[in-house]
Amino acid sequence: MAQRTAVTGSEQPLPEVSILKAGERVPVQELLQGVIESLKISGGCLLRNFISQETVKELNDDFAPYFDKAKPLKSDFWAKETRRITGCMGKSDAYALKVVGNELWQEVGRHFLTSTLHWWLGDEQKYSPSNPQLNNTSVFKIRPGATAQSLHRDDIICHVHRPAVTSHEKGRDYGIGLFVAGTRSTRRNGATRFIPGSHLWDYAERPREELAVYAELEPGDAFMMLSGCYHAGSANTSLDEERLLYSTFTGRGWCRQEENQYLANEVERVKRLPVHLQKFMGWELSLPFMGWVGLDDPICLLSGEESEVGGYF
Ligand SMILES: O=C(O)CCC(=O)C(=O)O
Ligand SMILES: [Fe+2]
Repeated sequence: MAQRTAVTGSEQPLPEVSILKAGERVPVQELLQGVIESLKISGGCLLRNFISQETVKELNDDFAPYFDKAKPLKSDFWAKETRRITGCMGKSDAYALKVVGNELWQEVGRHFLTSTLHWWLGDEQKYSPSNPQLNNTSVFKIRPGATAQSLHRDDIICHVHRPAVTSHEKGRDYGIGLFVAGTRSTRRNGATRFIPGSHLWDYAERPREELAVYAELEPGDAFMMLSGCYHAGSANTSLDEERLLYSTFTGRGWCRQEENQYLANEVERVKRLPVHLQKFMGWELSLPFMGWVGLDDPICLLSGEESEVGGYF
């Protein structure tokens, strides 16, 4: 159930961030409205036990061999103690099915990021919904000694600029992040910090560190966040704790993907996934006609079957 903000950090009154008890067996409908409300009000929501401990182990085991070979990253945006694995849909079925495919996460994305368009084709009125799609996948391990990232918004990649609003308006968002903890994520070992309510600010306003709070997680917990919220990874000041986080973002169906899913994953691996996840990865038309291949729905390339859509061309 919702509690008062238990994220820690700021001395100042901030919009409430809900902390909900989730669990793989808790019905989605019991949680959905609470998550949506928390995201609208504060831009973030914490979910305890989002995935089970068995799933955490499965995920950690799946990615361990990739971390063994991982190298430091080239950009200063990530501390040199950071290792990141990308292209995760083709690397772990547990990640694809139980993190990205999590029904609550999918519903939250559909709520905030489905676009609808009514338009005219001559005298005919048309209706085109565009579903959200996967924007990026990465698993990162941040070792002791890592310095803090600077506060930023992740929707900068879409060149978004928004005016201030007093309450959330549907259509404002370009993405939603899901951070699932593979290890404990604490203020000491560098937990994600964010500014509740900053998704409603004028985008010309700079972030203020003194307003940031920390999303502390136990393994299996998750933090969802609108990508218009100021946030960052913090310094890992522990002596011996690695922070491992499964990070996934969803975005608008008509926007270019941050991580190019068609090139980041082996097609043979993608073919093994359920059709709804293939579509979510971008093998789907964004209606009315974005993303076609040979004037057809790209899902045909995976299924080898004729498309049902075709008509708009
Ligand atoms: O390290 C984190 O918790 C967040 C990382 C992040 O915001 C980013 O890499 O864009
Ligand atoms: Fe970020």
